[in-house]
Formats: sequence, structure tokens, C-alpha cells
Amino acid sequence: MTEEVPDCRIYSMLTSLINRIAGLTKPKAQFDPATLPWTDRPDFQQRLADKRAAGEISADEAAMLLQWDRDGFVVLPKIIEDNLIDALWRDEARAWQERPVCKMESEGTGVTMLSESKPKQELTHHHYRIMDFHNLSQAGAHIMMHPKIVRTLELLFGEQICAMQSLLFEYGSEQHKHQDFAYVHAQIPSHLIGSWVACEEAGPENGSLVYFPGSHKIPMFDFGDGNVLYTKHDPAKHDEFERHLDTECNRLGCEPKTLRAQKGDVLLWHGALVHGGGTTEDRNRTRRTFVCHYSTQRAYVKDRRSWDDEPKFINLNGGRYHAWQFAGHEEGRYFFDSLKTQL
Ligand SMILES: O=C(O)CCC(=O)C(=O)O
Repeated sequence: MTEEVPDCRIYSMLTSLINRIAGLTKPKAQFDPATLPWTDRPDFQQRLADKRAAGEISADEAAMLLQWDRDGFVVLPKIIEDNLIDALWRDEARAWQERPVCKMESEGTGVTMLSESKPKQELTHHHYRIMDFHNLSQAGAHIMMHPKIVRTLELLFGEQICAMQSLLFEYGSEQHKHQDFAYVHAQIPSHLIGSWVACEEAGPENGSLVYFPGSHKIPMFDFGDGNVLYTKHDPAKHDEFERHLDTECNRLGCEPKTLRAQKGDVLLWHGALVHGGGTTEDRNRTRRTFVCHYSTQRAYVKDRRSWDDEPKFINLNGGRYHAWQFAGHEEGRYFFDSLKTQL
């Protein structure tokens, strides 16, 4: 081991400071190359060919992985059973009646407890969502951790997965364009994938998802000093971020697409794919969707809602998620009879 002599350290600090002032070594806004999932690494295609030759993955899985690399999303058609989706929405109706301990977000009001909300018929807009409903509804947990979703995520990440959060939308979100990694923070920011479970037919009429194929590869926005995460409330930065996404998508020819989906379809998207909620053409139409975000067990250790507590993990179908440790909350309160399982 060689120890750096103090003079050299002062010299290197000074040169780095001068370079920074001169703009010569501006830190690059990017994910840490050392912790990228295997699908995002420069040697991905070679490793894919090796895995295929070793019989570790099927031809269909290889095709799916190549599409992921090119487009930043994949669609898994009709994989969620109707009875699971129907049970989820029965639980949602019960939750509005019973108002168990649970959070929701609505425009103007922000995040509140469900018990504090007006009846949903009296909300003046449609952009509300129930947060982390999988902690209450076992049907929700079984959708989030559906074996086909877990298997696909394991292929994409190349390691065991942990679900981070869920959002239950009754209507289209009409959310601005964004990339999730900036807002949904895993301990390794590149370990992030979203899922969009269509609970009914979706298209432009009811404000389906809008996404930009290939946009997961655009240069990243610098929130300051090379930081790629949005960490402090700053609406001006938020707007600048959106302008950056527009400019880069235009420059690289990433055209928007509106998802057309059937009940039970699932779209998985890369944490850096640019997307948002489309404008709802028919404002009376619901757009029931269950959106989940996932990371890996390595990258999502502490629970984002209670950093100071030891996390409690719930294992399901080969993946895991965190129980919600919150006064009065009843984990898995809405039992899903058809599966004959108790969490
Ligand atoms: O479903 C939508 O309308 C948008 C959802 C979304 O952008 C997200 O949760 O990251």
C-alpha cells in the first residue's frame, strides 16, 4: 500500500478545483458503471449469447431480452388472471367504505391518509391514487409478485428482486413526462423497473400510458454536480428535466407511443424509459391500473417509508416485498380466499 503524501493531495485537490472552475472535469451525470444490471452493461449481447449457448435461457427469453435492450420495455400479454384483478378492485371498493390505515395522493391535497379523504365521488379531479395497496390487499400482493412478473424481472436484473411500491389508479394520471429513477430511489439507482398492469382495456380514450421506445439510452439530466436524482423540492429543476427529456427524445428520434392494453396485460419498463400519463379523451372513462416499481434485493434493503426500522420482508413467488410498519396498519387485511394462502 502506498500512502499519498499530503503535498500531493493538496496539489490534486487544487487541480481538481481549478478544473471544476474551468469546467474541464465536470462530473458526468450517469449511473455507477460498476453496479449496472447485466442488461445495461456494454458486454450484454455477448453475455446473452453465452447464456443462450449454455442453455440457461430459452429462445423466447433471449428475444425478450434483446427487445428490452433496444426499446426499454416489454409487454407480457394477458398474464394476470381476471379473478385476481377482480379481487383487487373488490378490495379497493371495501377500502373506500372502511377507510383502513392507508395513504393516498390526490392533486392539490398531496399525500394524506385515506381516512381523511372526501368520498371519491366528491374529489374534483381524477388524478388520485392509493399508495402501496399491496400491503392491504393480498390480491394486490399476488399481482405485484405474479410468478410471470417475478421471473421476467429476475431475467432482466439477473438477480433476485424486491418490490418497492405500488400505486392503484382508477383514472388516467395525465402525469408529466419523466424517468422513474430520478424520483423512486433504490439504494442503487440503476436497479429499477416499473410494471403497468391493465385492470381494464386502456387506450387514448381513457388516458393510457405514453412512452418513448429507446429513450432509456438518452443522456442523463444533471440535477447538479453530476447527481441524477431529484432530491429536493425544486419545481424549476423539474421543468428543466422535462425540457431535457423532450430535447433528447427529439434529437435521438424516440417517438411517443400510447399503450393499447387489454385487461391482464402487463408492460414492464426500464427505470430510465421516458414515459407519462396520456391526456384522457373521455373524462368519464375509468382507466383502472395497478403500477408497481421493483428493484433488487441487493439494492432495496431499507424500507423507504421507515428508514430507522429493521425491514420486515415478505417472500412471495421467489421475490420479496416489505411489510408496512405503521401504527394501526394491518398487513394483508384483505384476504384472498381463492389462493388459500395466509401471509
Ligand atoms: O400510469 C400512468 O399514467 C403513469 C404512471 C407513471 O408514470 C409512474 O407511476 O411512474
